[in-house]
Amino acid sequence: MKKEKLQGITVKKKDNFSEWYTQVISKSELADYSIVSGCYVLRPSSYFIWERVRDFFDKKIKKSGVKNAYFPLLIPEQLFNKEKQHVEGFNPEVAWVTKTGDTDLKEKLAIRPTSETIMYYSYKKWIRSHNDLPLRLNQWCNVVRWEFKHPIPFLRSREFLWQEGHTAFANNKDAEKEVKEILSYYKQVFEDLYAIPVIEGKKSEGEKFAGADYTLSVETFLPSGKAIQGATSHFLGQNFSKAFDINFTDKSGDKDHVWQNSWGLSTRTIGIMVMMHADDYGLVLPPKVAENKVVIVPIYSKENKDKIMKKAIELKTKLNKFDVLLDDRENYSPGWKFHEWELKGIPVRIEIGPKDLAKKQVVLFRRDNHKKENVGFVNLQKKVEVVLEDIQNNLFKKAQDFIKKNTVEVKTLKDFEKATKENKLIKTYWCGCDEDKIKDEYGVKILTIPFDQPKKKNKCIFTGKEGNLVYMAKSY
Ligand code: 87F
Repeated sequence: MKKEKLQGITVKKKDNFSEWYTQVISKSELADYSIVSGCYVLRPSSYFIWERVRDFFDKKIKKSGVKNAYFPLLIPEQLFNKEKQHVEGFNPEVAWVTKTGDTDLKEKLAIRPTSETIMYYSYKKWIRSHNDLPLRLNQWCNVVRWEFKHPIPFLRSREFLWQEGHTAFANNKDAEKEVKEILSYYKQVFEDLYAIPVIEGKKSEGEKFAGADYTLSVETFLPSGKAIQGATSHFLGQNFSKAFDINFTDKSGDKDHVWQNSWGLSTRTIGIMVMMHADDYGLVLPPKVAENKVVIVPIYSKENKDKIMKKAIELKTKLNKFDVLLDDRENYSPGWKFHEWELKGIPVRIEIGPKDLAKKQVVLFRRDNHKKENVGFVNLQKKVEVVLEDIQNNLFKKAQDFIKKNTVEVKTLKDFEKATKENKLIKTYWCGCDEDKIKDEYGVKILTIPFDQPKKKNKCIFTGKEGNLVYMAKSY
């Protein structure tokens, strides 16, 4: 029997959030540090989550008509510099390949930080007439951005996995319809899979992607008191098509530049999920992204082992559709196993010992609220199904309540300042005035101008002019 105690989480989420987060992701074996600073290993349990998200989103976009493709990792310098405006500001983050062996390359090659330039080089060749449109491609790949701010696993890493969709249309109407449709899929990834409520809206001028006419995003607010952008969908207008001269002949024989969108969702989402749901005991997985939704832990002694194991195996078969784990390891105590699976966030644990067997029941433990109840063998399958659904809903509701409790609507500068100091999600009114000044003075930025606006405009708290409802907060 293992005698040493399982190394659980040693700090509380509310006491030291960043240390808590680091411990959760490493002790639950989601990710590990690598030898390269700012680059992490996605271990099987986080890679599984990514695969789940990928399958979900991939189905949605394919059904909508998008096709997957793959473009080169390396981008020649001349191509990279074609749309100056879009790389400006990002330049320090671009990593370059300059040598092979001991020989300098004639032209250095950027390791893609995003693929606009390499993809639009092909789009220019492929698009000739309105018959070639829409062109809607997506790629699942890795990107490298040499961040200098201190790295955070999943949230800010120098290499990450994502999907980037790049589409071209004959008119702005179709493009703008798609840019919203994709945003609604992102919302579904967060709300339906990760059980995380998000706010849909448009970015301010200062926060939008410089190459876009406008940027839409989904945003959420985390227990660290900071907000985070979950995913973005950009309406690029004709900015790139003009820079790359991607043009087509329309039905009446006239030439026009295409209308474009780009949109992306990354492994950052996994970090957001951990920060939102995990607790002082470790990871908490929403059932929809959990590889194993149930773990069975048998409790036996030498005398009754065979009987208990026989039943445990029978239960595993009965609950097969929940991808059940049966923890039959010999040299670990039941208590040790309980802690380990709690640390790893498995939504439901089923305990079965001699007393339970005699009563034809099991003990069912829920990871989300730590409640235990006895469930008879005959009802088990149905019960597990109901409980898993309830856990999924409960996590969403808990996150929703947390966000609600930490949101304040402010109408004066004094209340605004107070709310910034208290790390709140601030709902207020803003006319479009100096964003940099707001950031410098209060340390918060405009997260989004939500789609959901009140009927009547209100006074901007900074200028008194007419303004839109906006959300502001400190952010990642
Ligand atoms: C870093 C280095 C070079 C972000 C960068 O959001 C360029 C960039 O263009 C860069 N970091 N961006 C913006 C990416 C825009 C856009 N690309 C496609 C997305 C979604 C997917």
